[in-house]
Order: sequence, then C-alpha cells, then structure tokens
Amino acid sequence: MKRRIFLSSIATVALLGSALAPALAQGLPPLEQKDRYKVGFAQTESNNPWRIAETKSFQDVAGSCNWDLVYTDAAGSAAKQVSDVESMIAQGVDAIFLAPREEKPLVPAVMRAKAAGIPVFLVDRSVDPAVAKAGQDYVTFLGSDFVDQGKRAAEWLIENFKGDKGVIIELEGTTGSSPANDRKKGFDERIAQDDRFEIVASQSGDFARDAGRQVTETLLQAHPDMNVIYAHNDEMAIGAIQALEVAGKKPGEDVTIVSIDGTRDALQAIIDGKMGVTVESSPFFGPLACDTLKRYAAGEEIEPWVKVEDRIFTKENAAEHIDEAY
Ligand code: GYE
Repeated sequence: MKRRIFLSSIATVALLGSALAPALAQGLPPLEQKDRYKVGFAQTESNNPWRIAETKSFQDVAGSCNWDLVYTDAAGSAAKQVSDVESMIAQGVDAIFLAPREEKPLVPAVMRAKAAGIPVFLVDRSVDPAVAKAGQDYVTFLGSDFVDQGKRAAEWLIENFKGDKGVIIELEGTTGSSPANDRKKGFDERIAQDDRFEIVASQSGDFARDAGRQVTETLLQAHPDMNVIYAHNDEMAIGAIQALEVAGKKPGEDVTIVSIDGTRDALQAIIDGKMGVTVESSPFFGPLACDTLKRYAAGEEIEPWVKVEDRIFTKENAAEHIDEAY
C-alpha cells in the first residue's frame, strides 16, 4: 500500500516536476500533503523528567497538528526500539519521529523505514553519521549541538572555578548515544586547554539518577580529592549530589557541579547553591516536529540539522525560569 503511494508519487513528480522533487532527488520518501497524519513517535525510555516532558510535548502537539500519534516506549532497549519502528512500519504510519537510544544499533531501523517509503525524522539524538545521512536516509535531525553544550559547561567551569586544582569526575550518558559522545568531546577538548584541570575518571551513569548516584559513590572512594563533577545530564547530577551528601561533602562548596538539561530539580539545586550551572537541552520538540513535517510535506528542502538554540541556567537566572521547567 505504502509502496504504491511512493511509486505513484514518483510518477507525479516526474510528470509535473513538482515541489517534491528535491526530496526525491536525494532518495527520501515523499510525504503527501493532507489534513491528518498518522505519526509514529519512538521514544527511547521514560525513566526521567526530560523524557516525560518530551513525550508530553509530542502528545500535546498531536492534538493541534492533527496527528494520530502512534507512541512506543523502548524502555531503555535499543533492540526493542528497532522492533518498535518495525511495528510502526507494519501499521502504515505516514512518518516516524525517532529518538534513537544509541548511534549504531538504530541505523537498521532508519534504513527499513526508508525502504518502506516512510520518511524518518530523528529527534533529540542522532545516529552514526558515517553510515546514515540526513537528506538521504532520513529527512533531518532535530536537536541541540551537544559538542557545544559540553564546551559551554567547560567554559563556565573555567571562568567560575575558585581553587588552584580542579580534580574532575565525569558522569557520561548512555554509552554509544550521540549526546554522550558529543558532550564528552566538547567538554574534554575545552577543559584540556586549561592546566588547572584534570579529568581523573569518566564513567557512564546511563543518563539516570540512580546510576549517577552509584557511580559517584564508587568514584568518590577511588578519588577522595575530587572537587568537580561534570554530569552529561541533570538526573545524574542530582544522583551525584545525593552521593556527595551521604559521604559528608557539601555540593556547591566542596564540589563544583556542572551539568546539562535544565530540569526543575537542577534549577532548584542551583537556587540552593548546590549546583553551579546547567546548559539547557530542551525536550519540547512537539511544535518544531509539527512545523518540520508540514514544511517537508509542502516540498521544502529541509536543512540536514534543524538546530535548537540552548540557553544557560546559573544562579543569575534559575529562579526566573524554574516555573517553566519540568
Ligand atoms: O539530555 C537526557 C536524556 O537525548 C538530548 O537524553 C537527550 C538526552 C537528555 O535522557 O536527559
């Protein structure tokens, strides 16, 4: 059924040379313009406020954008997420928004959707750029510049750290995910330019509060002189704060904490003086997803990266923003 639509669209484009031509020239499946779409949103997990806010943003926009939303939750399993996408293909969705848990294992899901004539939009995370390309295998990536987020966290630390020697523990996000890879790169490269700092340990806490707490507990034993924590997201930073407090350390005084996201708990920790900074990474993708899908259906050539601009939250502005946080 889907394939028939795909082929007949090709014929139409060939005849009319219509606005769908740019998409098809690059091998992307076209999308008809219609009043209502059946849209898949393949979520990676739902174990933190960021994911819950993102899902809600998609559910909210489904109403205003005339979508019948097919929602799946991979519960932290890349393998389940691949089969979630396969089930969306089987259900004949018009388009898929995929938040790929990890860069490599989700590539086959992208390729299968493309082969089935269904345009894929990557949202919040990306897949391995060496094997799958925007504008060719999937339409575009909607999301933040993670390298820049890591770099900005490092720059805040360089400007605000008071001591002579910064002994850093890094809590990495989900291994193999694009934000973990890129937030590490951006931070590590920038911090290496200042000899006051040394990263003594860098370990994954899977973007989760509990894992962040446990990893911090273990690393604290091995590096009792640590005085900086860089967490790839706020949930792990909050877990780290709990571990520090149990160990009798004062977060914000004995240990400077820098992080990424902008959750309500993180903004509260900044207001309380426990956390120094969180670089924003917005989960509110619904309106942007609606707009990008409409532009694509209208035949616009979509830029390979629909970039989200991020703010930065510190004690100067955290109180102003806490009411809009999640
Ligand atoms: O920072 C984190 C979430 O992919 C940008 O994943 C997202 C990250 C976000 O679990 O909290």
